[in-house]
Amino acid sequence: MQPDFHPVISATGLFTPTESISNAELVGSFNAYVERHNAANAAAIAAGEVEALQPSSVEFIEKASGIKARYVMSKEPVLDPATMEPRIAERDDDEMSIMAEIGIKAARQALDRAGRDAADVDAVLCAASNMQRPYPAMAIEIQQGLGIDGFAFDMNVACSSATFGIQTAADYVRAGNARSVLVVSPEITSGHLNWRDRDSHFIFGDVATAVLVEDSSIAPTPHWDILGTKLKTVFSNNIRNNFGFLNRADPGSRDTPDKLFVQEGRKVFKEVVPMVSALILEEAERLRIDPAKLRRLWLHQANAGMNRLIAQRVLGHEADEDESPTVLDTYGNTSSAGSIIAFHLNSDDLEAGDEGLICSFGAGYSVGTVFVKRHA
Ligand code: CO8
Repeated sequence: MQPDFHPVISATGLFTPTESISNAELVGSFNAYVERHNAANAAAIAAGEVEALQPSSVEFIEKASGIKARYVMSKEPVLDPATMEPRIAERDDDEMSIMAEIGIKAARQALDRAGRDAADVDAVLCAASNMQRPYPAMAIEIQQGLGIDGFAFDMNVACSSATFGIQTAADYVRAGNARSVLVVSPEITSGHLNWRDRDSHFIFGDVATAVLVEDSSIAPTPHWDILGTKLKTVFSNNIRNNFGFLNRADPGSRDTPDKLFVQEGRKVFKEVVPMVSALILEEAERLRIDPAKLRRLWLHQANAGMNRLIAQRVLGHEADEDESPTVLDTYGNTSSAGSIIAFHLNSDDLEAGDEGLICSFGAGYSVGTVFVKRHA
């Protein structure tokens, strides 16, 4: 008979870039770009042939999103009004690539916190919203960098990549195909954000997270029992990036903004909030968990208002920072890493028996829930 396996979260890890951009710095650079553009096109603007660009504002950004700053891998070129994109030097094929490098930093921290030797890990999933190349998989480079003997592959479900990765890892553990799986999410979102787009230039930041999912029989104490996971996707064009191998357009070109992140932010807000709340409540009912008693929600970090509404629908009252912590203010939206950062930074104080929810949502649309319980 097949033995019973119980997937748990043994530990998490976080890599934070050293450089951060404040809203004031970001808006200063954006508005310098706007002034230059409008001055250079003054005649065409006056003739009604070109539309004048509008300035950005610190107050709008903070009020609309809750974001005050974001970390980035390459600050200076992003803030240079003549560049406005990260410049990360290409590396030789025999050098470690940047996504693998930051993913390994987060993974090592998760392994250290679990007291786990990398050699005892069976699999690595690199789960992120963009890979810097199609192949060989980033995950295999991370696997090699850590010295793991097993298998690895990449997966992309945009902002939900990490929670989809956790369910995939948990399923490997349940099936007996692996006992220890690393889910690594290096998110260099600054490379696929259009820093010249007033509607979205403030949203994203760079980071890497790692989650070690293991069978309870080998997990350290304390750890987090995975009570249940649920995933859902519904196709939508409201968050989209058309960059791909079939087009070779310069992704930074102003003529091809669709080759970078684009969204209908209002529609996303309106459509995703009910979808996420409904999935959480249905799954809580299936697991016989009273959502009002969840000790903490570690929600995807896209927008403070969205999180307020979702938390209210789930808990039945307005959540405070202790019940639904925010990292948006300092990290911005870090795509799939957001809910994992919130969990990593705000979970050590929970007590044995406390139940909580890690939840992501975003492009696809995609939603992923991971209900967890603190185990002594
Ligand atoms: N400064 C000043 N004013 C501005 C600015 C600005 N920067 N931007 C817009 N405005 C103005 C607009 O012009 C508009 O003016 P008017 O009323 O005169 O037309 C007014 O402010 C209101 O604009 P919006 O309706 O756009 O503002 P909202 O209040 O809706 O806020 C948000 C915009 C913050 C984008 C909000 O809609 C939001 O957060 N929506 C949800 C977004 C979301 O969750 N997206 C998920 C994407 S993440 C994901 O899935 C991962 C994808 C992969 C990663 C990609 C990495 C790059």
